[in-house]
Amino acid sequence: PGQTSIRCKAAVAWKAGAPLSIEDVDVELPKKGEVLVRIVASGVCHTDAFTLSGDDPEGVFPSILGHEGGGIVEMVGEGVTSVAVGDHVIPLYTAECRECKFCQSGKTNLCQAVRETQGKGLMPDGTSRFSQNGKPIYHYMGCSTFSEYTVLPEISLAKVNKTAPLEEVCLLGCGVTTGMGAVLNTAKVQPGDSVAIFGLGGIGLSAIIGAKMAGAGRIIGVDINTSKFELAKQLGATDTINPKDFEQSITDVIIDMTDGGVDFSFECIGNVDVMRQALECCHKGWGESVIIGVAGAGQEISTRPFQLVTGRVWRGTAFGGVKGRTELPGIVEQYLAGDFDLHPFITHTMSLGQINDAFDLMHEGKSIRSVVHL
Ligand code: NAD
Ligand code: AHE
Ligand code: ZN
Repeated sequence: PGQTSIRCKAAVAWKAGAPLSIEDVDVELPKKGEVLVRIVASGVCHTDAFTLSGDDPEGVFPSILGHEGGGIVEMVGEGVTSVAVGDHVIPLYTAECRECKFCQSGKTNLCQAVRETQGKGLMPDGTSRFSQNGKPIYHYMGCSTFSEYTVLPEISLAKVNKTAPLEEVCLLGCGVTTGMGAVLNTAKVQPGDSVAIFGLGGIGLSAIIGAKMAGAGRIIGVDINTSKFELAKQLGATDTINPKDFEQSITDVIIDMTDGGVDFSFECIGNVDVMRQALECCHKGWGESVIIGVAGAGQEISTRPFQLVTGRVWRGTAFGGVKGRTELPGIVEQYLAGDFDLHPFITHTMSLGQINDAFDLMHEGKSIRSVVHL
């Protein structure tokens, strides 16, 4: 009674480019419409590394990164009705209020209810729940899952089946849902379609799963790290190619392999030059390229407008087009039913104290996903 905050361990990003530091932080108890969540596990996504690098225009420091988590509701603030203490939840960096123009449009999953404050590292009331010695520490992507406890708006939580292991389904908080959703929701790949997937990390491999589920014919995986090829094939890639093995451009290689280009391509790297290649290897007249990768501040894409005039389509996707509160519980059920596997993605597990190893493994190309157990 009278308590206004709790103290816990969190990995703090003090500044761009520096390793995370494990700290005792104070977490204010949830206010109206907010929820305190005990994070059980969190995957480490390339976007966490991207923001830590300093390339993210929205990156603010000091902050608590992490956006691919699973946890248990510890306490609810005033007026919270959709989750209760003890519920298992997946934090959503794409909220779902069901009331804003975006939610009501039926055309997008990009709810904007809390997006502005979220992008500034703050809760919807414009303040942070994290601090140390009275000095605020910023939230990240509305999630901050690299903390034993975090606070989120109620509309940023998907309540999921309690029997699902949180140290596995945390990956549905970003990577796996994004890749699968990009193929199934955004592109809507049809049986027999040919697909090229650039970048075979957590996102690209999930896109392969999506392509396989959609019944795609040819599934061409592209990466410069050939150690990714074995799992790509296991998950359903029919071809795996390394651009470094060819004198021709990879665009021409894929066009030759597919009698004029693929029906769909997916950029899962964040490299603007590869984004161009991914567009230009699409079939004239109808090929569609979906950008998933996140590129750094100041970077821009380019192509000849003729590429679009002649029927290729360029589009992008966030969180695989998935509306988190409505659709993520069902995706967890699909996982429990055995429709897809998450185990191959979890190449490493570690404690919060070892979290910097997860970033090293990612940069060395040795991991698909590291899952941090909190
Ligand atoms: P990752 O580091 O696990 O995988 C990236 C892969 O790309 C690696 O296998 C790497 O070898 C490969 N690669 C790098 N340069 C390449 C090149 N020139 N040609 C071919 N392959 C190359 O990263 P990830 O976690 O899978 O994330 C991939 C991208 O997706 C990142 O940019 C991330 O920020 C972004 N992302 C976007 C969303 C979204 O909602 N749009 C969600 C999650 C991640
Ligand atoms: N903050 C960056 C953009 C980062 C970005 O594109 N994020 C993706 C999710 S990446 C998950 O790993 C996303 O959902 N974007 C939509 C949104 O609303 O942020 C920048 O360039 O400012
Ligand atoms: Zn992510």
